[in-house]
Amino acid sequence: MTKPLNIGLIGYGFMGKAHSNAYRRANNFFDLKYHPVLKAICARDAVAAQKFADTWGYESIETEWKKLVARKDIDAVDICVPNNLHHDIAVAAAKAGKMVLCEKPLSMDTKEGLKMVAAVEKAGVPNMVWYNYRRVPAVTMAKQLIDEGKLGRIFHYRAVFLQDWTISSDLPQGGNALWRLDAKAAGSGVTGDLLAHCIDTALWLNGKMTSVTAMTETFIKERKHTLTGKVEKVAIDDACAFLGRFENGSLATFESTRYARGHKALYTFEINGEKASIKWDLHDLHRLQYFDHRDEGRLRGWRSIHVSDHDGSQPYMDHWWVPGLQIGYEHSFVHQVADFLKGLETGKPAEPTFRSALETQKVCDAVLASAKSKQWAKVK
Ligand code: SOE
Repeated sequence: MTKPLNIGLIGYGFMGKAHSNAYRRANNFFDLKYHPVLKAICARDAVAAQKFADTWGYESIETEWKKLVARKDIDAVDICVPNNLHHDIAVAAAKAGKMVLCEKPLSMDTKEGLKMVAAVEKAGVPNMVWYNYRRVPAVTMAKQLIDEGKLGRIFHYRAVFLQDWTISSDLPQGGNALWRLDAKAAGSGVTGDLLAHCIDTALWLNGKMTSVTAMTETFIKERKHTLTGKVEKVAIDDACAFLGRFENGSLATFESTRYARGHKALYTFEINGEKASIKWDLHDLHRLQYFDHRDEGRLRGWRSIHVSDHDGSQPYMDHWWVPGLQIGYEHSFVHQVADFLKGLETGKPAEPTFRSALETQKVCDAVLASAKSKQWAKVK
């Protein structure tokens, strides 16, 4: 018999769906001691909350997050609302003794993040931030190869996250998915929304960063605000590029924009080591490109590894279909739920915890500070 873990989800947007789907599927594919129970969904709009509950199988709804957090029948609170609400909900949930799962980025900034880390650690509750790309099998395999020393000394880390959905100046800011354009709700633009993913992966694969120098731009300076109906200043970064240094001596280049016409969600990274290099591309997420200089000269070249084997040597894949068949974006969330539940079972917390995710927040803060000062900034 598996033990129930009662989930209270707050927010029902894109991430609310991704997480709900993952809760429903994890136990079908992974052998786990705990199983999530979709106890309650919370959203201010009762009709929308009920519709979501009916679609995804939540047992009940709430329209105030404080009521959800206070409920005795909730074990874990999952935060899927705009960034400016993460702190208050996470701190209250931890105080109420709930486990806390928080959508990325952890917080609006490091200051808030520190308080969230303190709250979950004081309460001693399991906690995790949804940086899902770590759990794409090819990305997890990149981590294994690096940890095994296959790349040798690392010289370069290069990451890019490109989108094009905010180019129209008619697009308003604020409200539903468009809160991402409102600095009061999001904290920042592409830095916290997209580069945060790239930074999380980079810190995980290549260790800490020490300093950065960045530039940002806001191409559309004013947009109508959905909530006030007025044209207001846009205070988010539409694009951000930065250079950085890692503690291991390697150099970083990162770029993100929502103004790269033709790109919807192109997340790529490349790592160049002394012995080998790897490349990954979200649009071809099953493949890891690998070049090994130790290969026999006449056969040397980039290998395109389709990460789908079932012999246990390629992460996660032995839980799915049959060798050669693919999984997709949503499975990275299923893996994250499975790892979280496994962490409860073994006592070894699933990463990234709030404390680990705070490191990404520190880099984001340094990036934004550097863009403002036009100077190099240290990662604190
Ligand atoms: C923005 O468009 C967004 O949905 C991010 O918020 C997600 O974190 C990213 O994975 C895809 O793009």
